This record gives sequence, structure tokens and C-alpha cells, in this order.
Amino acid sequence: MIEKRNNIFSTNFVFFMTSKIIAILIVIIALGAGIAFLLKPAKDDSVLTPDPAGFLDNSPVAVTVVMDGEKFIPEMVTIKKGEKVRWINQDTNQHWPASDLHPTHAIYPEFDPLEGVPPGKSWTFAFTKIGTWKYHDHLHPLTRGVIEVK
Ligand SMILES: [Cu+2]
Repeated sequence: MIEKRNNIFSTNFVFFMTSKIIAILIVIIALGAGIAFLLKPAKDDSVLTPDPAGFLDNSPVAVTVVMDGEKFIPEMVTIKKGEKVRWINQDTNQHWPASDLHPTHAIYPEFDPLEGVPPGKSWTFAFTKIGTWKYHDHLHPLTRGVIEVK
């Protein structure tokens, strides 16, 4: 009888300890998951940004070019390497300043917002390559301009 009680006790004890170990393991896993979540690198906001083309960029610029109808004002701009140019669309239609040659824009591929600038919006680009960069309005390819970067 005593032996049986001991067996029951030891069975209960093993069950109790097993439950406790499982509970501790669950807590450790939960803590690990929590720490992993906290240490996870910040999500890449570029996927969710409402301004993928940078149309809301308000940083200081060297020159502003107005897009009003089918012309760039001024047509010819001279800046220093690293300076920014901002194209402001004051027309009621979209305009799309982009590097020559149309339609590939391959001469200076980064010089391209990749979509039209909506009316009332602007697009800002920093020129990091020295050169004389001819460009056009991708939506009206006969509208032309030049950015000279010294
Ligand atoms: Cu084009």
C-alpha cells in the first residue's frame, strides 16, 4: 500500500514536473519570439510610400524649372555637380521630364521620374554626373531642355 502510494506520488510528481518544464519552454519560446519581433529590422517603407516618385520632395534646390504647356522654363540650366533641380508642373496636364534619348532615357537613366508629374506637383533630381544632359518631356517629346552640370 505504501509502495503504491509512492508510485502514485512519483507519477504525479513526474506529471507535475513535465507540465512545469513544458510551461517554462512555452514561456522561453514566447520570449524568444517577442525578442525576435523587437529585433526585426525596420520594414522597408519604400513599398508603402505614397510618394514613390518623390513628387513631394521639398528639399532645397539650385534651380526650379517650370513646366507650363509644352515648354520648360528656363530651357537651359547650369548647375554644379551634386546640386538639385526641381521641375514644377504648373500646367493642367501631366509632364514627364526625362533624359534623352526618347523613349529609353538611356543616356542618364536615373534622370527619369518613371511616371508623369501630375498637375500641381513637382519632381526633384540631384545631378551627380558632370555633363551636358539633354532631356525632353516624355509625354510631349518635342518639348526639350538642357541641364549642364559642371
Ligand atoms: Cu521619353
